[in-house]
Parts: sequence; structure tokens; C-alpha cells
Amino acid sequence: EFLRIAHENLDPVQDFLTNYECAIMEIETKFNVLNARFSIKYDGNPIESIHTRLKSWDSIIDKLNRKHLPFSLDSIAKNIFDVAGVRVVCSFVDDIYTLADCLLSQDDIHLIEKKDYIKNPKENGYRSLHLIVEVPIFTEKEPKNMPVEIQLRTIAMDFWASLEHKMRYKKNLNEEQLQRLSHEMMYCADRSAELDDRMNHVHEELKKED
Ligand code: 0O2
Repeated sequence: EFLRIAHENLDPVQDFLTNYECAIMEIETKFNVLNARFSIKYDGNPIESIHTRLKSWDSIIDKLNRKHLPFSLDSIAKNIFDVAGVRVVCSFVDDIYTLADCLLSQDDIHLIEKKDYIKNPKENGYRSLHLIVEVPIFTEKEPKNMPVEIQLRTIAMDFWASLEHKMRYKKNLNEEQLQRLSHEMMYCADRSAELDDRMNHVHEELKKED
């Protein structure tokens, strides 16, 4: 409650959240630069689209609640790593790893955590490469290292995740529907992974012919 009021009345929260917005801009620019570089080198853009989001204040509070963490800006800074979120959607699986490697090799990027749900999909079939990185932002006072959650996925993985997200938030599904649809989504995840692999191979072969 204290923080809800703070959010409405005081500058520090605004100031705090703006730092995350700046970190999003830094990361988005890095991907745009990589996309532009790759497009001259390899004839074709590896990135289909980039989506960014600043976690809503309500979701931040919910997450603190869920994790039984203290309510303070300090606690958010120390414990919540997905306040800044960048999602990068590619056509081909190989491009995901190339982009991730290029980003992580940059001097100002520090990897905090990597979760490879492509090599190790979640039980429900979810696939994406998740990185939590720290990037410096240069404020009027001093540089600050800010965490950003990056999700890299193919178009097919993104398509699947948005439908699964819809299903997850449909609260009035009965047990039978939920089981049946989850099973169906598992099937779709397998088929779409196979499609991604096969398209990736075709793309690889075409690149060799260039
Ligand atoms: P939103 O609205 O996307 O931000 P934690 O972040 O600590 O709560 P965890 O499991 O450590 O949880 O994080 P993880 O696995 O890296 O996943 C976090 C985000 O990945 C989620 O954010 C989703 O965006 C996405 N994600 C992970 N698993 C699934 C899944 O099974 N289905 C779909 N559709 N998306 C998934 P949030 O917090 O859910 O929300």
C-alpha cells in the first residue's frame, strides 16, 4: 500500500522506473545494430521483430507478494530481474544463438543468468532462450548497471507462447478442457519445434550456396 501511494505521489519511483526504461532502450538499440550489421553481411535480417515492456507496477507488487519479499525499491532492485523486458523474435533458431553470442561478447554486457528452454523445453512445451543481463546506463550523475530480461524466440515459438498464455489466463476452463487443451498444446509444441528444425536446415543449406 505504501508503495502504491508512493507511486502516485513521489518522484523516486518514477526515477527508479525510468532507469529500467533506459536499459530497455540500450538493449533494443544493440539488437537493432546487430540486425543492421547482419543484414549487410548475410543478405537478410535475422530479427523479425522486437517487443519491449516495462513490468507494470501492479505486476511488480504481485511478484514481491508471491515471493514473500519486502516492499521497497531496494528489494525490487535486488530481487526482481524482469522489470525491464525485451523480446526478440527471429525466423530461424540458429539466428537466436548467433544474436545471443554477439550480445554477450560485448564488453559492457554482463550475463547474470541464462535459461535455455529451447534445448530444454519446459514441461508444457514452452521454448525460448532467456537471458538476464546487466547493461550500464549513463545517467546525469553516474553510470548504473541495470538488469534486463531478454527472451529470444522464433516466430513459431512466439505464436505458440501467445496461445498458451491465452489458455493460461482463461479462468473458466474446466479440468477436462484444461487437460485436453494442454495435451493439444504439447502436440503443437512438438510439431512446431520440428518445423523450426527443418526450416533451419533448409536455411543453412541455402546459405552455403551463397
Ligand atoms: P510477463 O507478463 O511475460 O512478464 P520468475 O520470472 O522468477 O517469476 P521464472 O520461472 O524464473 O519465474 O522465469 P522464466 O522461466 O525465465 O519465465 C519468465 C517469463 O517467461 C514469463 O513472464 C513469460 O513471459 C515467459 N514464460 C515462461 N514460461 C512460460 C510458459 O510456460 N508459457 C508462456 N506463454 N510464457 C512463459 P511472466 O512473469 O509470466 O509474465
